[in-house]
Amino acid sequence: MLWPWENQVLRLGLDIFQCRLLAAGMSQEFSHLTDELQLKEIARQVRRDIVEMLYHAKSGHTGGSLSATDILVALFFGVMRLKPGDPLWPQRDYFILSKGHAAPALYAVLARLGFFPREDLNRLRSFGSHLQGHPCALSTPGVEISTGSLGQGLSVATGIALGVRLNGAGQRVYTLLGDGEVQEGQVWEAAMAAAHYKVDNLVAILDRNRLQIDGRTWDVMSIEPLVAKWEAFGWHTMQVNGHSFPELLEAFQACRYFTGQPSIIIAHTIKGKGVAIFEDQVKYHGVAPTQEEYEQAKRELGEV
Ligand SMILES: Cc1ncc(C[n+]2csc(CCOP(=O)(O)OP(=O)(O)O)c2C)c(N)n1
Ligand SMILES: [Mg+2]
Repeated sequence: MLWPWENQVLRLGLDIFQCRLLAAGMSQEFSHLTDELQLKEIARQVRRDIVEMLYHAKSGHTGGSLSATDILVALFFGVMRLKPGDPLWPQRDYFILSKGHAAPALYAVLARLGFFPREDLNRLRSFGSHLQGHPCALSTPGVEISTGSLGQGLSVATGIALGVRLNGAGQRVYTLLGDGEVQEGQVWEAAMAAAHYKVDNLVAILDRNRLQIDGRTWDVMSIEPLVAKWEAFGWHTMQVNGHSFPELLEAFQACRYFTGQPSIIIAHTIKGKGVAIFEDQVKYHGVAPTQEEYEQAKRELGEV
């Protein structure tokens, strides 16, 4: 818990960060945040945005957006090379949200970085809005590939990583998969291809929240032993606490030193993380908060 004055200093630091983004015309590559307290505060704000968006949209995926929040914040604010004002900057790193139903988390992160105005978040899933239930590359700045049909992201990420490798600019490609998603056969075809072609600028992150749409992964279709499987497919494999910024940042850093192999970070998370009533509950996979749940979530997460 922070003292009020500590909170104010933290907020001021983040305000300065936002101002730097704006002053740079947002077309500059921004300097990364690695301070744990600052990243935690951004993640709190992102979770708050997610709850707000889903409550107003009256539909969407609560659990998987909240489990992935810290992973996305660590990646976008602490790791990736981006220019929010120039989303198609040729030397950028790429991110593909293979578990496309976690779109609200991606939208909240992109908006906070300045890819598009934060007001747009109020129109999640509205008619005519560019922020639909699953990410659309044709309409949303910062979304590289339209996703939502599970199982495809790793294949696309492998192709992009092979492509950008030819540029010689050291670009890296990141993709986030769900743990239920790896039951899709296409994931393993991509895993085999990426290892075969030694795609070492590719990093997959697996959101290991132990739940899928209709229950525990081990009840629906066991995916273990995960580490042994990915290693057998030729991947450099790490495991982290997916809610620990130091662990996430260290793992992303470590991936840079493993050459000749793609890397996967198995991030152990809690579905619905950040709001007690949503945590580790299969029920909140794909439902929006009710009025009562929304009020409870606001009390826990604090104000925006
Ligand atoms: C090919 C395909 N089949 C089914 C679905 C419907 N669906 C959406 S989310 C989901 C569960 C995914 O579980 P998991 O990958 O564990 O995601 P998370 O727990 O992170 O939300 C399913 C089956 C889909 N989007 N795509
Ligand atoms: Mg899951």
